[in-house]
Amino acid sequence: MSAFPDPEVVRRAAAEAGQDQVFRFWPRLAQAERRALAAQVAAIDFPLVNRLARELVTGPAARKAAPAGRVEPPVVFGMPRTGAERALFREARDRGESLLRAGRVAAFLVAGGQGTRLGFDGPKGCFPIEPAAGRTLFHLFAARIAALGKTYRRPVPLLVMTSEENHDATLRFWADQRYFGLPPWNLSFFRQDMLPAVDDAGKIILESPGRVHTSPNGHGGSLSALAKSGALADLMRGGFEELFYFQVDNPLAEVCDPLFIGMHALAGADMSTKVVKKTDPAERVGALARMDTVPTVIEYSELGEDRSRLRAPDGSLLYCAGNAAIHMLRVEFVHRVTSDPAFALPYHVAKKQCPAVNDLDPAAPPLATAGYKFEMFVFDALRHARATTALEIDRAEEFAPVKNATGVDSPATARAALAARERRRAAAAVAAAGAASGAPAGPA
Ligand code: UD2
Repeated sequence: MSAFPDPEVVRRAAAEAGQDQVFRFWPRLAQAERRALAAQVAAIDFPLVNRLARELVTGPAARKAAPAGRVEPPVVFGMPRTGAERALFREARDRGESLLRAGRVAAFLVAGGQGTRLGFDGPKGCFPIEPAAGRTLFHLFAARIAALGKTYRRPVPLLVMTSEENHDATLRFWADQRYFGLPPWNLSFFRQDMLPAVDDAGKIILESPGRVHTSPNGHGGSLSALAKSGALADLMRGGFEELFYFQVDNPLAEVCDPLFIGMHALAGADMSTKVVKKTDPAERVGALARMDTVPTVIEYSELGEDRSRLRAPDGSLLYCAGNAAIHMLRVEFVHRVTSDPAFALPYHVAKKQCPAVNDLDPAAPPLATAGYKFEMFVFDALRHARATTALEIDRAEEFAPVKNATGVDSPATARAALAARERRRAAAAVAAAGAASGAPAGPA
């Protein structure tokens, strides 16, 4: 069997799907370009792309629908106030620590996104974020993983999801940095799937004469990527029970926080979520809520202005549980859903500027055109969980995402948050040392 797909077969499949415009420059492509294009197109799931285009772009129902169903605020564990709550938190932390000591927890870093808004040329994890030392996002997470290994005397494996766009650059970076001192056998890098973008008419966009414009299939693609890559099978063989899921853009993420691990385990949850209190109804984070009693995350664009401004009798925002994009996932849950042929996360559509070949001058740089990208969101798996739990975190300690080049959620705000946390921790360490030696705590 040839290693290359037969271009004729691929072209027929594209034609049958009404997508043969992707081959319109075929006569002028060199042999290598033809092979590359045929291979890329052979990997496209045409029935899926056409269905998404119909349902989300061209069809009559293709507008963003407001959430249908009875929406209510979620149940969230806040900071403990009573003795019973404090005891529960202690028990949870102990449980989390014993799972870490027993080597039952792995960390899962999701880093396949494009980081377009940040405007950084390279994988987002390579962005130098630390205020003084300038360590990168990847370096900070690796340091945390190393520290966990020391504290619990068991190495915590780190799984990193990349995408075709940044996989090679990510691997090169980690290798150049000598894996930040982590044992390479305890690291695993794998790609998520890509999907083509389509235009207003639902036609797949070519970014150059020999290349389809594709983008990663959303962080929801992480579940199937775990299964397809073999990482899930490795975890199960290794006796791992829990996955700590976090996204590359939050340098404050308290990776494998034992309290969260333990709350999730004590609740017997399949999937759990950390939330930050929204103070501004317009903040661009999803809101954890319940839809017809089922936990769900409603995107900021879908919550609606009226609902996002609703307040409880005490004046606080009713839908204030902002999704921090940090989850616990039971390994068995990921296995159950990904091995179920009927399981599918819904796709969401985003209208974005996409590079498109200039038909009048194909050799010229691509033009920017409006295109539609399809993405799955990992939090949509919540509705498949038999049990879930949610834990509120202190924003100043654990959440400062780097999304934009400037302004809110930018490197400047994340650096300020990192520096402030460092100062608080240093002061607490001084106070603790003072208390231990019997000296009075406080400024010298
Ligand atoms: C996300 C959430 C939002 C809130 C916020 C917190 C969505 C749609 N919204 O906003 O509810 O929780 O984060 O920070 O998720 N990624 C991949 N592959 C992909 C796409 C994204 O690995 O195909 C990674 C990406 O590298 C990044 C993270 O997921 O680390 C966030 O993705 P995003 O920037 O699309 O999410 P955002 O900012 O819309």
